[in-house]
Amino acid sequence: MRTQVGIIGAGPAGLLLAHLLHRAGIDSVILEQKSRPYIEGRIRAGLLEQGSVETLTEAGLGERLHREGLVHDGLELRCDDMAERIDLHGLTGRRVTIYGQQEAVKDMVAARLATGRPLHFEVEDTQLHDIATDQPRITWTDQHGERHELRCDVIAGCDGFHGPSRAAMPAEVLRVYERVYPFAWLGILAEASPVSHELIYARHEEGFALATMRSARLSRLYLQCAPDEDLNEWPDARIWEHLHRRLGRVNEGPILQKGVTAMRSFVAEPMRHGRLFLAGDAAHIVPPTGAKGMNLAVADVRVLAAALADFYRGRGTGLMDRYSEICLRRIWKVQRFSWWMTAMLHRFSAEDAFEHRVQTAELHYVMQSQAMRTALAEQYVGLPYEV
Ligand code: FAS
Ligand code: PHB
Repeated sequence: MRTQVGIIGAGPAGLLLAHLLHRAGIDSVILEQKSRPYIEGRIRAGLLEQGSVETLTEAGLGERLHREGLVHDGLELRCDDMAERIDLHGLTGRRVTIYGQQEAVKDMVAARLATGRPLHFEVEDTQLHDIATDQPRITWTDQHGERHELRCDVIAGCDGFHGPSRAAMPAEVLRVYERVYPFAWLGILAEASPVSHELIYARHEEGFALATMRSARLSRLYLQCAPDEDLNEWPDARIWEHLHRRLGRVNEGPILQKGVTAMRSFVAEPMRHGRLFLAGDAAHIVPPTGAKGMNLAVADVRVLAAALADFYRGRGTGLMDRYSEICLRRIWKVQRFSWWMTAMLHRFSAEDAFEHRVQTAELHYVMQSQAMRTALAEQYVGLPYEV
């Protein structure tokens, strides 16, 4: 089997890349280890920067997003008994949109299938070969146990944090930067109307909590918990009790899904080796406090799609050669923002009283300073794209 671009992973990065390449007349094959229902049911991110919304809209993927997405002009910060609204639109002229990642995945899977181009689900034992040559290959086993080989010009490693692409980079080439946080998020999806029409980020003595949503009848709520939290220790009543304590009253309802998300900051450099290009979580992970994970994947893919379009249109490899440098400039600014939001809003070790007071003072300063509110707002709505 042969194509121009072999894409490993059908998450937001892989699906959007395939779509942008198809619109540029570039052929690709997507290989995904999970089933279609699995990836379309995976509850993850929920907040899109204005740039992500514009990217999906310009690519013809915005119809349901504009119909069902919830556009937000602001968010609320809370610190114990203080509250301050951050007027995102007033401060930056830009907005954010709540639209579940799984909804965007459904839209992009449907668009991919409508092209008739290959999207293979439930593949196993995906392996990358000859990535340092101009004829890289991918091999895999299909659902029937048959082995396949895909020859291509370029491999896009869009296979997330645990995929094989980053691992295919030579160890002597790869530099990894990581910080693992001493806490996690316990997240629920509940059939309950959101307590506010905008997001609430709360720093509380007992820990962080976030009230967000998916629709007028679906609340998405998170609370800080231990990194090794056992969900069996968290019956619904205990979850609601902690959310009420940290967020003030919230509306209760049947909990449809609950899970624990680990918190880490992670960057792998470079994001390219030979004809292998990493995009999205395969190259970086941010703590979800800044709502940046999926948005960073979109930003990487914009650059990669433009670089491959240049390559196939005979405009040379300049953008391909600068891919990693361009993406990393944004990635490290977003890593810093996500780390800053996480450090300011979460309770770290209970023993360090100095750190606790400095963090509280920082959050109070942000809530009371127009300059700091503007700095938070312009990063939250999304920094300008280079490409
Ligand atoms: P993804 O991980 O989404 O997609 C990678 C794909 O590759 C997956 O479908 C996987 O099955 C596939 N794959 C892996 N190995 C493979 C192999 N060997 N062969 C073939 N396919 C393979 N971000 C936020 O902004 N807010 C949040 O609240 C938030 N919550 C999250 C909760 C969890 C549990 C996780 C894991 C992440 C969360 N994120 C959140 C981050 C998340 O949204 C990612 O940033 C986003 O999914 C990145 O998209 P991709 O890079 O496409 O990676
Ligand atoms: C979400 O809606 O899932 C969400 C929103 C903002 C965040 C994290 C998650 O910072």
